[in-house]
Amino acid sequence: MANKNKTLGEFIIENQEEFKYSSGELSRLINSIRLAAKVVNHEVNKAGLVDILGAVGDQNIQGEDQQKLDVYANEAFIKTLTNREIVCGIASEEEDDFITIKGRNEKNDNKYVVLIDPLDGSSNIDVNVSVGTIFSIYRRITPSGSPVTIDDFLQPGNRQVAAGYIVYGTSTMIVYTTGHGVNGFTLNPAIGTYYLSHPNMKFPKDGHIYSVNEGNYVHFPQGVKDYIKYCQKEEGDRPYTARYIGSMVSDFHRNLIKGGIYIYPSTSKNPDGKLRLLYECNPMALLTEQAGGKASDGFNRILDIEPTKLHQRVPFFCGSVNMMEKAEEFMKNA
Ligand code: AHM
Ligand code: MG
Repeated sequence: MANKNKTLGEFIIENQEEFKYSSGELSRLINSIRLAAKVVNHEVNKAGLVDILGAVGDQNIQGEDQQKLDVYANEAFIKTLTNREIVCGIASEEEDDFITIKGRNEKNDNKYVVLIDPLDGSSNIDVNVSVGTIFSIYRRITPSGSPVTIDDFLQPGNRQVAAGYIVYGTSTMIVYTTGHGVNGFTLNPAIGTYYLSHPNMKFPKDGHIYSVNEGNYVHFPQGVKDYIKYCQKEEGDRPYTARYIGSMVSDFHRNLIKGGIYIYPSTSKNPDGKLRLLYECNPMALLTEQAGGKASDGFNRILDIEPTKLHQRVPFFCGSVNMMEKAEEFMKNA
């Protein structure tokens, strides 16, 4: 087995020439994310000890203030990416505005912008349920030598050069794509090394799992209501199984491995849905397509949406092709 015992570090080096811009910077960038993910993982794993080590707002044993984990994760990723001088700008779900990074000698000549949701599903932390980090990487479009502008961040998802997530679950994994398929790496916490555990991940074409917050059923559009009824009907290989963790990264990860569909639709209360186009939907949509699945807002491809603002929200449907096509058919005909 060629992949046996291959580490993420080895994989990055071996695949460097495949990257569209092979100056090594994108590899270094993925490396930084790998590092920050280890730091965050360490902290997330301690979350259950909060009553012993001190609650949020208390001081820890070193006399430092305890932080909320989402704030901690946000700072860990921003610090790591800033210090590496590869990135010219960062936008985070946790920050109102984007951050400009001038880089070496303040020359503004770094190439990449990173958009990140540092700790997605963070309400699950308190109950010891998996959470995740989602990241999205673009090449800047404004000329090198000047500070980044909003235009560098408001690029459609089809221009992403890489995207991925980290799931802090029973094991911690990084799953990412640079546009050449999707690969998953599992952290061996004993030695702090990620191993290639899931090479060339593919969504099964058919699936039997639907993931949607059915508590909001009355607020859903008719197409989603009809699709849910279809999933529940006893016919052929149905009814399907309902699974909803409330942590998109974990729900997505399970569906990617087992086959399924994830839906966070518009609701009568929130016509644009809940999830953020730039920090959540675009990176997950790129992963979905690279894994042979489909991602849309129920009608149109997510990756073709022209963003207009940093924290834009969008209804989100993604998963196994055949399930997606069925759901979209219900949306169209409703
Ligand atoms: P967050 O970025 O505030 O954590 O919200 C995103 C999360 C997703 O991970 C999850 O699928 C969804 O919100 C759950 O929302 P709800 O509780 O409304 O079903
Ligand atoms: Mg989020």
